[in-house]
Amino acid sequence: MTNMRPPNKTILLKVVILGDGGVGKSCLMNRFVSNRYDENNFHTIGVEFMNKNIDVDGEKYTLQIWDTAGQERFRALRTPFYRGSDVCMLCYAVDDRDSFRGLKQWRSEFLNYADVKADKFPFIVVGNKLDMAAKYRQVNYEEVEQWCQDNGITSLIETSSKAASNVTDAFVLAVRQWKHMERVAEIELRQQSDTIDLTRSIRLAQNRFCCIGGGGGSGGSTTSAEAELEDESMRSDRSGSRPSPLRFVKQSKAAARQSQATNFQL
Ligand SMILES: Nc1nc2c(ncn2[C@@H]2O[C@H](COP(=O)(O)OP(=O)(O)O)[C@@H](O)[C@H]2O)c(=O)[nH]1
Ligand SMILES: [Mg+2]
Repeated sequence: MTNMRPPNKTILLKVVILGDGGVGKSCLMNRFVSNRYDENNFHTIGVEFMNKNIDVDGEKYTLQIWDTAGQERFRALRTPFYRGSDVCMLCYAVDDRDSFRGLKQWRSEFLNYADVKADKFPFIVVGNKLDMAAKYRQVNYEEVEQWCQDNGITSLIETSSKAASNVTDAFVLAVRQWKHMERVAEIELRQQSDTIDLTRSIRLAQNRFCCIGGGGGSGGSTTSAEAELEDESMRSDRSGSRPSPLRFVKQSKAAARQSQATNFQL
């Protein structure tokens, strides 16, 4: 089953940016949307979301980016902010250990109020303020990577809104993560409908085959849809297509360690 969406149709995605106050969420959004950096940006309370068009892997997207507009201090975001989200960006600042610790709470708050399943929803973790001198760094990439693995998150990137490093990449990664999850969901749906369409005798034959084969495939955390997607991505790797999200993370890691080169693209 291919995507039912007509070609060239713009896909609207609601992206929510969460994290402790001061990590640079508003600056990140402004850098991405307007390519501007304003130290006093946080005073602009009241903006709910900003739109930005972006092309990712040949598809057109409008990202509707929701910023907490300062309410995170009062912990009063709740349902309307989260409802209908397509992607959740969990932000911390690399020079602020507490903000990294806060990710756990933001993630569970989001899962609660957005009412989505953790393993089916695209999260991306963003470590902002990459421009800070090494002596100020309080959070290492490796420990965040570990936290992400423990929580089933495959997209992690470090950014600097100030130096305009990796900002567009972070949103591209978010879109790719969304796309990955959508494909997993599509495959699951296809597998479900395959099951419904099968005749009883074919199903029995399959069961017998499973038993003979030793029931392999159980016990792992990868669903059959994800396994199928992995097969697909391996096939596309061979043909030189875009990398899977996991591999993109590894590339981002290298990129994040690199210089603070401006990579914002208008
Ligand atoms: N050094 C540095 N400071 C930043 C960066 N992004 C934001 N800031 C500063 O962090 C403070 C909080 O930023 P803001 O976007 O308002 O954070 P928010 O509360 O998460 O929305 C501001 O003083 C910004 O100037 C960054 O990439 N590097
Ligand atoms: Mg803000």
